[in-house]
Amino acid sequence: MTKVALVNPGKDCRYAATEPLSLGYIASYLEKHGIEVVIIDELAGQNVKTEIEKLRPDIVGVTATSLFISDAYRVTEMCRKMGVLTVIGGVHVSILPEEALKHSDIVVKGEGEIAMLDIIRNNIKSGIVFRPYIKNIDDVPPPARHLMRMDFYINARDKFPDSYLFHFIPPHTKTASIFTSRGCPFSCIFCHNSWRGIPWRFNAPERVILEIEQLVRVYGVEALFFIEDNFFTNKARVQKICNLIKNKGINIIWAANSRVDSIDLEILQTAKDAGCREVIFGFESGSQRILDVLNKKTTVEQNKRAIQLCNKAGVIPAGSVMIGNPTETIEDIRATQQFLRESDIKSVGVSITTPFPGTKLWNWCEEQKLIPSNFKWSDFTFDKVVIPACNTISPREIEKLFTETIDIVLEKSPFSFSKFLIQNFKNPKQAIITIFRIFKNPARALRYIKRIIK
Ligand code: B12
Repeated sequence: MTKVALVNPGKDCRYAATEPLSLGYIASYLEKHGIEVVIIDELAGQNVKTEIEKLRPDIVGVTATSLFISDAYRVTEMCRKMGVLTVIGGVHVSILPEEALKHSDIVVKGEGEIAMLDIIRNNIKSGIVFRPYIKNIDDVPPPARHLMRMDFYINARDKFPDSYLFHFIPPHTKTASIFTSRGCPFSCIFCHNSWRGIPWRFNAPERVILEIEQLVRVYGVEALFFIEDNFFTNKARVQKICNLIKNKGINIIWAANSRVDSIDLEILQTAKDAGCREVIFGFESGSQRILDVLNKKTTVEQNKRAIQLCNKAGVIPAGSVMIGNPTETIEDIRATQQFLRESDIKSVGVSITTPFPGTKLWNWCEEQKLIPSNFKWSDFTFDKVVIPACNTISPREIEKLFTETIDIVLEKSPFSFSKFLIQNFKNPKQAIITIFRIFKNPARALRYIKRIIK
């Protein structure tokens, strides 16, 4: 019988905070069809070579986002040398399958469940494999968490206290992530959904509840993160999930991502009653012109209102903004900074806009000849300009405005400030730059000192 090993590659354990759910789904689908599978998570500290030597699989399947693609190729090449057939899949190789084919026997474009099963059943040995997306995602059983190091992930809250995923969660709380819908009906220019071209599909509320009950019963999970792009897209479904959580007396707290136009006071109150503690929004900008450039289909007013509604419902509002967008001017960035200053929000992530291959933004950057020939995928960390997505402000200026915007968030948020101090301790050069910047402005220095004393 064919034995399959699925590998989550990478050495930067900051990204090991959650279960590798994409592999979990492929594994559960293969198991449903009687195939023996294991999951190896290098990010969570497992040694791929040792595990492969021990397990001797017939096929190794490797996943990767762009950031970890060189780790993924390292693993496929190592496995090929060991004589194991390699398959690579995930966001990055779905866009650049020809590049990936140089490093792996088989490349899967798009969703991997049906493709992987076909590869095994039809004894496919090479080439690019593309199969239709799964129409009814309830056909895929919950991710095969029994094949994962769940003890590692459920205690991730204490290992990565500065991760934005966890800060609504008290220390020593057993935490897991859950993914209950695929796709998104919108097409923001920076997002992977603009290339996926697949419809929005969702798990039935009853199926979501079964998975939550299993997480609570088997792993003692106390807090959950709904990590899909927009949990609140269908309010009726959210309402049903919340009612089931309440009626069944499931004792969990949770957070979820949402668009600012997907929520209202009623759904937030229902969510709060069912354990919701935080909602994370993609605000992106305080300038309407930039929101339109990003094809976000939201307004600055909606951004502000989403924060007000969360505060009213007693749910923590959180979110992120992007600095360095196409055609952005200093005034646009000032508008984002002003939006942050004025809003009653304490948790905001600030990123430098980073184009990913396959997105409309990437194509625009190509047209504008902004893509240099010598970048590294692993440099895509959102805190520096690797590929400029802005044709109107210089990369150096963007980085300065980015730090300035972070300052505004730090001044407002005790959480972010302590996180920032910890990070700066690890990076003395950055610490000196930050301290110098803060103390150049005595009024700001005083505010920071007050914040530390508090
Ligand atoms: C949850 C999530 C996270 C979580 C957890 C990631 C994890 N360990 O699973 C956290 C917060 C840690 C995270 C971090 C990051 N993320 Co993230 N994340 C997501 C999110 C919202 C869901 C991922 C998911 O589980 N999808 C569900 C499964 C079913 O879909 P899937 O992952 O695409 O997998 C399917 C196929 O791709 C394929 N497939 C995948 N792997 C394989 C392997 C084989 C062998 C085969 C055959 C098929 C196959 O089959 C799968 C099942 O159908 C996606 C957006 C999205 N909606 O997918 C972004 C996304 C994957 N993240 C993204 C980014 C950029 C990041 C970060 C770099 C951000 C940062 N700087 O912090 C890091 C990098 C982390 C990493 N390890 O690579 C980008 C990736 C873009 C790109 N080109 O690489 C995405 C697409 C969002 C976006 N902006 O467009 N992320």
